[in-house]
Amino acid sequence: MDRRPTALLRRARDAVEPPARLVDWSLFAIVVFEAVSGLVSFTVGSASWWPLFWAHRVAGVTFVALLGFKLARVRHRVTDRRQWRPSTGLSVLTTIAAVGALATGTAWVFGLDVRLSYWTLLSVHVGFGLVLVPLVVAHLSTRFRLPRRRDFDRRRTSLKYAGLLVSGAVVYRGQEFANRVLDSSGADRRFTGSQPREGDGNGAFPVTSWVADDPDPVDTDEWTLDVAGATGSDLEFTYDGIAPDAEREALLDCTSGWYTVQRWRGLRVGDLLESAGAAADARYVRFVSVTGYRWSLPIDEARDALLATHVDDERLTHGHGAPARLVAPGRRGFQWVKWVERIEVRRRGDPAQWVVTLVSGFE
Ligand SMILES: Nc1nc2c(c(=O)[nH]1)N[C@H]1C(S)=C(S)[C@@H](COP(=O)(O)O)O[C@H]1N2
Ligand SMILES: [Mo]
Repeated sequence: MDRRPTALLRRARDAVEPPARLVDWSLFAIVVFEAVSGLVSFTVGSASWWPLFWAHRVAGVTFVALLGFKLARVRHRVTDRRQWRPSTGLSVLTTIAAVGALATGTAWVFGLDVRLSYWTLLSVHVGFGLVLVPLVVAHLSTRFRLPRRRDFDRRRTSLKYAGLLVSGAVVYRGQEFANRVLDSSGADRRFTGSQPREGDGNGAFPVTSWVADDPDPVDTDEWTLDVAGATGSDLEFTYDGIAPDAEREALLDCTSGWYTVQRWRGLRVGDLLESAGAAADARYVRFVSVTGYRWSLPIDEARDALLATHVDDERLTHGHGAPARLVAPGRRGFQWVKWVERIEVRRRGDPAQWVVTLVSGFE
């Protein structure tokens, strides 16, 4: 038996590495899974969804191993000039995007937070992930080969995959442990991956707009708040006509990767709905910003939400949504509509909101 280290290493690799074509297809499957789970993870704010976040991370770790197998196998196509083909550039780009997504994801997990202008490392991770999907599809179509049953022994291959996933989970657990031991800033991430912003009031957390919303400051003397739609009577309030005396603590968790816990003060939406006389068959409440940005909450949830004018007893600053912004506990930050001027009681949901929040700031 050959006992040289390289030979031992090769045997160890053979024991865990799945067949080449399966590696390729699993890389593709993981990229799609990561894109979908990553996007869905942005829309949920309640901790009962933690398995989704966990699966995203474990799949990411597994991807590292599979990508390692793949790169070891195809490296020569890039390092050997004679093997260059028109598609080689695409392969290199795909590799860069994959490594970029993995590196930024991993660094984020360890609490590293370098900012590229207003981009957090997490948003760069999302950027790499989103370009990776079309790149992988294009890359796969340049050398399309389906895996064939006879290429592999099913039992052995399933065991290898199980091994890879279990190792992925163990590595991820190890990372959590390491973060705790090192007491790094990766240790106090929420289940969503967001890192804390400490302190109270306007200055304690960043001003964030989702895509392009950047209105001029809203003049409180001219601002009115309309409550309309499926109501007994439509209401219109002025800034001086409201008494913001409802208070609650709530956690704002932005998809760009930070969260803050603040004491918010304002109007309880349930009181507004009661004053307006919401119709018995009303099911949603839509919050509309001066920019057109909007989000709807199921009516029972909306009753419990706050239309905040203050944070930690300071009037909201313009950046944080003055005169009034939605505080929607348990929802991700992008749903906390700023600069609200209209509350609509509705019988239906509003699927178009998904698009509107992306484009509202563009003229
Ligand atoms: N009208 C409007 N409301 C908005 C946004 C926006 O772009 N426009 N951004 C949302 C996002 S992505 C987040 S995380 C929070 C951020 O609130 P902050 O700027 O007070 O931190 O506001 C939300 N409300
Ligand atoms: Mo956000």
